[in-house]
Amino acid sequence: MAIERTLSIIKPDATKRNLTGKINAKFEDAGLRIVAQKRIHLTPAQAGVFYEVHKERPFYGELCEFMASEPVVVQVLEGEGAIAKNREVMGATNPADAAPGTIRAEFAESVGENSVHGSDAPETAAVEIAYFFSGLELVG
Ligand code: DAT
Ligand code: MG
Repeated sequence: MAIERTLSIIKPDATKRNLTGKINAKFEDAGLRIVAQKRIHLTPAQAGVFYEVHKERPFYGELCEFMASEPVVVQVLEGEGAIAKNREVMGATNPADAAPGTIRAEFAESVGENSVHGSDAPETAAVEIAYFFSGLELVG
């Protein structure tokens, strides 16, 4: 398995509850390196572009408002098979289905307010990383 990079977002429900450090510890304990990280406050329109793939889904408006409701921490995680590894560490989208010990099992409040985002494939990881970071900000 090759070294990959994936885009992670610590979402508003988690930043609001001061969980950034606890969530970052889960990534680091799993062997993922945080090679870029910044705290930003998205507008609903910026969140809308990021989640454009979901624009036909009934929860799209709510999702964009939620992502703009508080600051988020956007980050790039690097490691062996980082995309799939991060999805494992995150747990299932709905915290009710998330495996014990995963971020969503421990911290998520609901399917909508589920603490973290992680890219789902190499193509989406590349697009999502480029949306938030310039090459100069990625420090491996
Ligand atoms: P994931 O974040 O696990 O990749 P996804 O890409 O299917 O999940 O959906 C993106 C986000 O949209 C998800 O993290 C939270 C929100 N979402 C998904 N399904 C939802 C639902 N049934 N109701 C409300 N929000 C939902
Ligand atoms: Mg997704």
